[in-house]
Order: sequence, then structure tokens, then C-alpha cells
Amino acid sequence: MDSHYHPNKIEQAAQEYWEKNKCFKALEDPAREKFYCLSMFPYPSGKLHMGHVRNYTIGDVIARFQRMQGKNVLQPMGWDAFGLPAENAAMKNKVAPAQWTYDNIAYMKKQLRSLGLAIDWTRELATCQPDYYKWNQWLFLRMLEKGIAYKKTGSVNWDPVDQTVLANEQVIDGRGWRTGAVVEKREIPMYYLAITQYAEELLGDLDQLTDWPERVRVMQANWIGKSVGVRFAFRVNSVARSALGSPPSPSGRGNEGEGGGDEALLWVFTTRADTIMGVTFCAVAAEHPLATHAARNNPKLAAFIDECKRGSVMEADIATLEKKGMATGLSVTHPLTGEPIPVWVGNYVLMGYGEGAVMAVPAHDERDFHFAKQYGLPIRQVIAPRSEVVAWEYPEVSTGQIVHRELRDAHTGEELREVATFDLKQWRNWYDTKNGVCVNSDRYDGMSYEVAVDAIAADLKAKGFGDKQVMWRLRDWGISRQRYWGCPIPIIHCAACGDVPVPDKDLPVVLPEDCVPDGSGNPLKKRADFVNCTCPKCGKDAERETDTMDTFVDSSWYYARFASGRSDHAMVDAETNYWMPVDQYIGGIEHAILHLLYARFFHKLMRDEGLADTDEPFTRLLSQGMVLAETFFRVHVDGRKDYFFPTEVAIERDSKGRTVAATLKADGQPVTVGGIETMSKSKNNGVDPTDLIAQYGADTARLFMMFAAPPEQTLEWSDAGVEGAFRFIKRLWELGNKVEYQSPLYPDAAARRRLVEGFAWQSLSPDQRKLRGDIHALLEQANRDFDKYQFNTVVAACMKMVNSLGQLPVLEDAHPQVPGNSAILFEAVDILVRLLSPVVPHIAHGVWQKVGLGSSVAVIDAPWPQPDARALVRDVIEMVVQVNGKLRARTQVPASASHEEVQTIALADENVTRHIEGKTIKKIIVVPGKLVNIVVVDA
Ligand code: ANZ
Ligand code: ZN
Repeated sequence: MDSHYHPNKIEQAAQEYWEKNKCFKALEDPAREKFYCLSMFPYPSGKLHMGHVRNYTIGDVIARFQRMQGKNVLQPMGWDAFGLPAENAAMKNKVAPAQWTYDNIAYMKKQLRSLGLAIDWTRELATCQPDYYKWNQWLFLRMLEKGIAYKKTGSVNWDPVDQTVLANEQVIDGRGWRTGAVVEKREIPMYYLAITQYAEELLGDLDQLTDWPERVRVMQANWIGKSVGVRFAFRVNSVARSALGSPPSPSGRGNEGEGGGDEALLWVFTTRADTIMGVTFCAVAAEHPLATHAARNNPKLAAFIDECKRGSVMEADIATLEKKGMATGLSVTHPLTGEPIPVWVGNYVLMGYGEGAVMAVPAHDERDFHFAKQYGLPIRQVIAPRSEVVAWEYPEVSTGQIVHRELRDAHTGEELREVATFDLKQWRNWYDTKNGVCVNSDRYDGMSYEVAVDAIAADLKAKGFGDKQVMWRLRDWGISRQRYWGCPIPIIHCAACGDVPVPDKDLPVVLPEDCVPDGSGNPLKKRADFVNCTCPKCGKDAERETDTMDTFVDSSWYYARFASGRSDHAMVDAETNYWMPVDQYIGGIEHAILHLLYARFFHKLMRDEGLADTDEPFTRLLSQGMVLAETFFRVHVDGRKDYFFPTEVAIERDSKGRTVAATLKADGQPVTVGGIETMSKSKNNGVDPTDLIAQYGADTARLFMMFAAPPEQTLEWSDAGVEGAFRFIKRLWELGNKVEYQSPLYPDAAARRRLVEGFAWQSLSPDQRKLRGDIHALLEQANRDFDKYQFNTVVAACMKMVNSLGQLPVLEDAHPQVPGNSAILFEAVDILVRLLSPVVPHIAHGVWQKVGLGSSVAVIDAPWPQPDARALVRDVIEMVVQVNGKLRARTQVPASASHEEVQTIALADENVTRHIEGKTIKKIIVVPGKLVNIVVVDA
């Protein structure tokens, strides 16, 4: 064994061993318990960033840990290989997206391999390969047959200069990213997947996902957005029904319908029908037909409507948006009071939700309230707290945060209702509906929420003006993209037969890989060899669909393909059900909503096709925190920030390692220390994993990542932390040397094992017994932490072990008068190496082979260490002795000592004696196994 630690040599040897012995090849074995560990597969963007390294290291630690628990582990890896960046790169560098993608995959795979991940590479896949995306096409055709896939028009962003459709992220401030031209909306035919048919199930099954972070479940539930409420109509005064036509509202209904008479109707959806007597105005979206009607002879209103249409329609923005509006001059009649109610256009009303119009109740709705304040509209309170509930407890809130609230009875402190979790927008509703009663509401006065809603809905229904209704926020998923680098939609357009599905036998529809997009629309359209074909029905000339699928389709079922035996004859085969569901899924919080929702949806689609036998694909989910690092910049005259790489600046730190100042190495002048931010290209604060591994080795990178923070929290990059991890690994190596060089009496694993297995532990001295007890106690704690994924404290425990062992005197080869130290050390190293091996697998492999006890050839095949129960029985315990609550001594007490004996020992301590001298002891408190507190008063 080298006396010096050479990470490169050690890591290469370990990786060669795993590869040669096919250690991570996953084979179906119904006799064994399986564990499917999956990290979200990367987009092959060029090179790995630290976020990837963190993600994959966490997954790898879990996979290796589970494997050593005896489970049959599958950990696969692949590439989410279609997508827009490849097309952008192609335009910039004039290389085909396919070429760019495959080159990136090759490079990133090398990087991943250098991390020593326990991956079954035989299952690797890239979603841009025809043998993968063939099954996207196949499933799409099945969905088409079932009516779950269907065609309708949808609106896209159109760049009039490039004559191309833009993705949302290519529209910047309403303009095309390349041309700067004002983007137009265009209606074109597209394919949709009816995810709304699964809305109820997708929502309900969230309850099964008890091992998902709660915030992710809340985000999913909010996205699906089930609202139970009332849909009803106001009569519009002096506007004839015919004047508005019957535009379809998102609820699918027109403007006609119930409620006789000739006036036009303004339909609204409300979840708070109980507040109907507090309506002081109505607000409609800028796109609403009533707004259009009112703007006909009102240029100011028309201009305002145009301004609104250009604004953002992101819902998250709506909440914080400055409330703007304009009166339409129209009024409606309140259906219950007959009062005239003015109608406004409001920028906070979305056309795409409900009826595109609201009954505004400024006294009880945040958005209506701000709007009313802004424009001096009346505010009428119609809900008051129930008298018996006087107190209402809630923590501080900040916008958008998800918080817990509890409603308690002020007198008894008893919890009145369930604990709810929701965001700020919802809290007030929650309070009112749990705790409010109607006031100033005529015949509804005194009614609680449920009672009032039922009564009001019934009254509206009797008048023919509406009824209760369930509204969903979720919309069907438009999967058509007018892009080249994606999975072709398997449809053929025939002049005679219309849209004809490609027959299964002709799948896959293969995407040509040699196109180079130039920005002027989808290059597939110019490929006669792709477009021209014959109609499968009538045999005449026809054209292929050139739209490709949203890349979220590709990532919605890759986990199932990994688990499959990869037959060419089916999307997934019987092996899939052995591995599925994924036991542990790991990825970034940015995928909390769409990816996870689509993947859950696809799993259910596959289940209903007989391809899966569970309801949910991911049993347990871990969302790892971001990787952050310091930033350094200078502000330009024009306000732009120039960011510098950490290597470009000289950093001045205080004694605690905190950065106090920095100068640019190039000119010696100061730069601004910009604080800790998410690592990103734009801020030049990323650390390249390859550099890090070249300098310190993969084990150091892995150890630092696992030690610096628990998986779900953010991780602050620290060079000092990396150095510290490296030093610890070197000490581990030195510990191995100690075993190797100081024990010629026990030259090999067999000899060491004989010693440990046959050792009479009861012959140890009290000090030795304590040391061995400490090691087993640390192991016990570490095992608990491993189960909780608290890898940072596992590592901390290992560090403590190494410290303790470092203090162990030399072995009995040199000092025969202290027998037992060798046995303690051999056993401890054998435990320590196994405990650390999921985190730092390479050095663990090396040290184990040199100085382990040889229970298996490689540590990866060793069983997980369990503490020796006898070692945990302490014969002496350390107790803390306090005088009047202040720490005065630590003392060793026999584990079997009675309270009186403990007191006697405590009082005998010199330092304690000094502090009680001349005082009167009032009482002595003994907390068994922990502490003695002596309470004294002046005599
Ligand atoms: C009156 C009211 C009073 C409302 C009150 C809330 C609180 P969720 O729960 O998200 O479904 N709303 C309806 N359609 C809208 C649209 N197109 N754009 C913006 N807001 C719209 O929200 C339903 C509530 O959001 C509805 O209930 C309506 O305001 C508003 F104290 O009606 B409410
Ligand atoms: Zn035809």
C-alpha cells in the first residue's frame, strides 16, 4: 500500500474492479427485495455542473447504502436528449443538433463515470434514439384511439420576421429573441393529451404519496386546482344577448343559457357565494366579449384593453401585479337584490380561468380589495367571525410562502379545525370559510359558509341563474411543438382521407439527424424525403406531420423503460413490474410541478394500457437543495454587472474564513463581494466538477457535498470545506497505514479476523471498553442517520471515530503489555470503512482490500455493519455536574450506580467542592445517565 494518498490511482483501481466484476448490473430476481433508485436524468447541455454532481452523489449514496442492506438495487442513467438548446447551438455553430447532442453525451458520460457512480450502464438510453421514441409514438397512437389524444386549435407565439413559432422562453418582453420583432398570437391546429380526464385521480392519489415532501404535494394540488363553487349569471343592463354572440368560455359554455329574457348575461364563477351580498362591482378580463363590446365606441377603453392584452398572464405575477382597471360604463343587475352593479375591466382577471369574469367582493377578497381602494369603489362587509372564536393563531407570512395555520379556541386552546397548508392567497378564504358567519346579508344573516353557499346556490338555481360547480385549473396538455429536434408526431395528412395515424408496423417515424436549423422555421418542412409519403389508407401521395412532441413527453416514462428488459417488441416488458415503482426518486425542486405531474399522468396511462400494475411511479421523492457560491462583480457605468470567476480575484478572509474583501488579480483594484448565490454561468460562480476531481479526486468532491449540508438544504460552496474533506480522507488513508505497518503479527485479513472474532472483549481495560463502546455508539447513531438520509451527521460520526482511533496507542506488536488495542482497531476500521463506503466508495474500496477483515473481497459486497449490543452496555457513563445550573465538572460514574452513589461521586469532585464551599445545599437533581445539578444557597 502506498503510504501516500493518490486519489487518481485509487479511484481508477476501484472503478476498474466494479466494471470488471459487473458489480452494478441489475438483474431481476423475484426472490430478493428490490430497490429502484433514480436520479432525474440530465439534459446533455455540454458539461456537468455542481447541481448534477450533488444530485447524482445523493442518489449514489442511497443506492450503495441500500445495496449493502442486501437489496437488489437498480440505478440507471440516461439522457433527456431532445430540446431547444441543441437547435440554438446548431444555429450558432452550424452543426446538426444530433451531432452536438451525441458529442455532449459522450463528454458528460465520461464526467459521470469519473464520479464512480454505482450505475448499470447497460441500461443507458437517450430519448433521441429511435428505439426509445418509437414508443412515444406508439403510446400516442393508443391515446388517439381512446380519445385521450385529440386535435384542436391552440395559440402559439409567432415571430413575423423569422416566420417561425417561438417557445415561451424565446419571447422576451413580448419580442422575438433573435429578431426583436413584436410577437403575434396565432391559432394553429395542435395535438392535446386529455390530462384533465385524470385530474380527480392525480389530485386524490397525492394522499398516497406520504413520502414526498409536503411542499411538492401542495404545489401539485394547487396546479391541478380543484375549486368547488357556484357558477351564475348577472343580467347585463341594456345590452341584447345578440350583441355579444356566444363566445366559448373556459368552462365550455357560451353566453346563452338559462335565465330567460333578452338581455345578455355575464357569467361568473365564485368559490365564495356566501359573500354575494357584498358584491359592489364586477370585473371582466380584457379579452372578455363584454369588454370588447363596451370598447366599440370608447377609444380610451380600447387602448387600455390593448395594454392589458400585452401584459403578463402568468398567474404568479397576477397576485403581485399592480391592480389596474377601467370602467366599461355598463352595469349588470344583482340576481338577488336587483341592485345595479357597475362592470369594470380588470387586469387581474384571467380570461383562461372560470368565466373570465368575477363578482367582486372587496371586503373579503384581497385582489378586489386593492382594486376597490385604487378606484374608490364601495366596500361592504358581509362576513364576521363567529363570536365564540376569539383567537386566531398564525405565524408571520410572506407572499407565496406555504405556511401552516391552526385555528384554536381562545378559551380552551383546543384545536378547532384541521391544520391546513396553503399559500398566502388562500389564507383569508380559509379563515372566513372555517370561522365566518354572514352579516348584512338579509335572510342569510347568521349562516355559516356551507349553509350560506347551499342556500344562495339554491336561490340562484330557482331563478334559473346558475348552480354549484366544480372548476379545475388544470388544462389539457398541448404536446405539439413546431420544432425540429424532437419526436415526430406519427400522423400523415392526406388530401382525401384527412389525418391518418401511421400504422404501428411503420413505427418509428424516424427523425432525420442531419438537419441544421437556421432560425427560419422548422427545417423538417424543407425535407422532401421526410415530408413526402403515401397515405396508409388510400395509397395516394400525402404529407407527414412536421410537428414534434413536447420534450416533457420523453421524460414522462423513461423510468419505466430503464426498468424494462428493453425488448424491441414492447414499450416495456414484464421485468418493469419487478422494479417499478421507483423506490427513491431524486431531483431538483424546479421539477416539482410539470415533470412530476406529467410522469404521474403517463404512469396512469400506461397502467390503463396494462403496462404498469401500480398507481404511482415514485414512492419516495427527495428534492435536493441548490448549490450556492460567492459572487464577485463590478458595476458598469450602464448599470450592467460584470461577474468575475473566483480564480480571478484575490480574497481577504477573517479568522472565521468569512470573506471580507476582494480585489481583481489583474489590476489589484477592489471588486464587490456580491454574496452567496445559486451557481450559474451568468454569475461566473460555478466550479467545474472536472477540475475539482482532477485536483482532489471524486471521493473528496463526494464527501464535501455530503458533509456540507443535508440533502434537502442549500449547499454553500467552500474551498476550505473541500480542503477539509480532502484532509479527512488522507487521515483515513493514514489509519489504513497504521493497521498495515504496525501489525506484522496479523499480516493478512484472515489473521486479523481470527483475532477480532475470537477476542475476549470482557478482558479489555475500562478505557479500552469505553473506546470500543464509543465506536459502536457512533455506529448506532450513524445507522439511524443513514435511514433519515442525514449523511452530513453520518460523516461527522465517522470523523469522530477517526479522531478516537488516532489517539489509540500503538499496537501490541510494539507494546505487548496492552493487549486488545489491535482487536479494537481492526474491528473499528472494518466498521468505519463500510460506514463510509457509500459516500467515499473508492478509498473505502482501497482501504478495505488492504486492511479489512476480509468478510468479502470488495467492500461493496460486504454486509452493513451492526453495533455489538454488548459493547453498547456501558460500565462507566460520563455525567455532567452542574452547580446552580453552571457546568462545573464531567465525571465518570459506574453505569450501575444508584442516585446516592452518583451524588457522592459528584460531590467529591474537586472543582465542584470549590463551588459549594461555604454554601448550603438545598437540593440535588439527578437526571440518570446525563447530569447532576447541585442547587446551593449562601449559608
Ligand atoms: C367572489 C369572492 C369573494 C371570491 C371572496 C374569492 C373570495 P380559486 O379558488 O382559485 O378557484 N375568480 C374567478 N374567476 C377568475 C378569473 N377568471 N380571474 C381571476 N379571478 C377569478 O378562485 C376562485 C375565486 O377567484 C373566485 O371566487 C373569484 O373570486 C376569483 F371573498 O368570487 B371569488
Ligand atoms: Zn388517403
